[in-house]
Amino acid sequence: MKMVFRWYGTGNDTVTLKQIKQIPGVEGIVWALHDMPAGEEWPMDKILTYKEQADAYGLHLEVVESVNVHEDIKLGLPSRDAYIDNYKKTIEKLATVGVKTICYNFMPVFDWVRTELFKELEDGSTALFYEKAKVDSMDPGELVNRIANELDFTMPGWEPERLKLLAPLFEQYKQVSAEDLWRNLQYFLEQIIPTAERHGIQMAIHPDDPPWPIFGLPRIINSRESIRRLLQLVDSPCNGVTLCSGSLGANPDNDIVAMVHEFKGRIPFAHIRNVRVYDNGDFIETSHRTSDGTVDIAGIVRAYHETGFTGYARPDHGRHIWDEPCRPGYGLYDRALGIMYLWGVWDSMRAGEVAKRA
Ligand code: CS2
Ligand code: MN
Repeated sequence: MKMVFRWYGTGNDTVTLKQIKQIPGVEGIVWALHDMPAGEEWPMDKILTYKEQADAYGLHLEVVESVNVHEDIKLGLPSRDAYIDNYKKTIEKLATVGVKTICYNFMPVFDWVRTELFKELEDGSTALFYEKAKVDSMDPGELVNRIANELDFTMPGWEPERLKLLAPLFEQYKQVSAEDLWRNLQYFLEQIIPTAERHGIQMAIHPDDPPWPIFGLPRIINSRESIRRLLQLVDSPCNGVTLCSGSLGANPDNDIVAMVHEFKGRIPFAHIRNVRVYDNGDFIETSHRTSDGTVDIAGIVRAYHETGFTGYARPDHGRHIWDEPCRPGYGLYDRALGIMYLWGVWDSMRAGEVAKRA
């Protein structure tokens, strides 16, 4: 398990590379050019800026999250080919600075969706919260405005230029069924996976968050069966999954331990975080500790150890604790605590093996 940490870049993150370097066992950053609109080819000079900065702290750049997929690709419009060409060129460029894994998602219109960014937990910390009844009854435009008002930063997937186009986009998606979305994903993968193979890059799709359709939009990567189907669309080790325990875990029917075993070799990137799921379908993000949420984080880490996982892992989101001013979900403190929990479980497995051999 190679531990990495998401970093949004200078001036766009409250956490510094110096701080990241001091978290035990973190060897690289998870990065992206967050100001690049989806569909555009990433410029080499900007890529190299990240390389210089990471090099200065001895951190690697092997994981990119995300290279966003243009909506025309998801919609299957004729204009998609030009955007797919740009995507391939970006893959080629990223390979030159040592990138090994690219995380992306195929969610129509929205990336992750929550109804509150700073919901208070019993201990006074705050975390991202999803109130099911609200999403089920709310107009998407209203939700977006509310969330945008709570934010000091631009969140990936919520970029202003994307949100301006909300109404026409919804109109276009009326014609797109879940099966259409699968076909459009297959078309995309058939185009880009050969490029990824040539450049030694593993593509890793992020599951839908939350793992069910919202606002009448189709969402297809949300369960064990759907990941199985995804991996067969193009049967290559370079067509993989970012197994996000928090996204999938919002549906308690998802057995993530079983997925770690079944999808062994096709998980280049693990997102490890916990959520507490309520009976009414609401969920809140919690600390990484198994007993704090609904997801068996210790069991998941054990499964990674048992399957000889050598991919990248990051703590994904954390709570906001100790009055840290930070991006929602992306503070230093709780994610660093999460990493130490993950290492604790991981190292105890190693110790167990040594004891067995003796
Ligand atoms: C995050 C996502 O919600 C999550 O679990 O990890 O925002 C993720 O960064 C994107 O969906 C990746 O494209
Ligand atoms: Mn995730």
